[in-house]
Amino acid sequence: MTRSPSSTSVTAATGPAAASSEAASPLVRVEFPAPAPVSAAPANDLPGVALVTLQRPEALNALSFALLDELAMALEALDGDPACRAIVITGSGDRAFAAGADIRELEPQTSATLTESGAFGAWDRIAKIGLPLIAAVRGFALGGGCELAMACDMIVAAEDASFGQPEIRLGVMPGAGGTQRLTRAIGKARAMELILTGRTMSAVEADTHGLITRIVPAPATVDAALELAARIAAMPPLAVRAAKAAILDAEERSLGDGLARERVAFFGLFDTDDQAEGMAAFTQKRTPAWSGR
Ligand code: CO8
Repeated sequence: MTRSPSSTSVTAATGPAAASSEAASPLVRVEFPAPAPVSAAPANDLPGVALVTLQRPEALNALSFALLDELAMALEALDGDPACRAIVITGSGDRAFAAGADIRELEPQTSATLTESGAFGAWDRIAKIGLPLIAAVRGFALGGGCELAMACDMIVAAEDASFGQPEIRLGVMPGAGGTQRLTRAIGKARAMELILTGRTMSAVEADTHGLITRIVPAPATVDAALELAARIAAMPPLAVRAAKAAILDAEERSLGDGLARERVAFFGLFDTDDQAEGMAAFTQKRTPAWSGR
């Protein structure tokens, strides 16, 4: 049930035409359209779904600055491609989604070099992606790896996945959203314990506390995430983007402000062809055909 290593490789390039070119860099692989799940007919690539793979298996997919920059660039390119409707991010190999930021690269840094380099800008770019992002997590999602999974909109986790923010054991603390997103996801008391001790939690514990969308058998992780992405890709794209933005707003705003903005977004969708089509299809008892307008 492992995916073929010979699958088409592109970097920060999108569209079926681009999918035939070889990767200019090995750190991030983009497959768009994503290959069909192993259980499906091999010819049936998933329309509208992209699979993005972090490619540093020898370092458990540690997030070097160059990898993060490539990842942000690849996601932005997919986000700007009207043919792309949902993105799955995973790690290469079966040991890790990502075991954190690259500690060897972080070791010589100072407060000044981190500030001046602007290297953390990639995290802000990833947070601005409008398409739904699904993390398919096998093995370790630690430190920046856990933060990257949490920066995605949904997490499909293998039974052998583990999540944690072990930065405290390196003399630092989470720096790419861990204190904020983990606290919002699992609550203050649990986030405190995990972040202040550096303990990792199992997929079952992460599921119990609401960090992840679902647990699946390890070999089926990417396929389960792709199938979820394909179901979202079949939905009206303007409504999907508007709903994602409104849900993320719930973490940014007061309830009153969020409700007001939700109403504006909801009303706005009534000026789209997809709303007319979706409601006409319901009353005419047929399947809607989304135009994305
Ligand atoms: N950085 C660099 N290399 C790594 C990392 C990492 N985070 N994790 C693993 N590796 C490398 C190892 O050095 C090793 O390489 P080599 O074979 O050349 O020695 C290889 O991957 C395999 O790792 P191990 O031999 O250690 O494998 P084990 O199965 O024994 O252990 C662990 C697996 C438990 C995951 C272990 O590798 C580990 O503890 N890794 C570090 C986890 C960690 O502390 N992560 C947090 C890093 S700090 C961070 O993420 C801060 C985020 C801030 C924002 C992001 C800014 C970019």
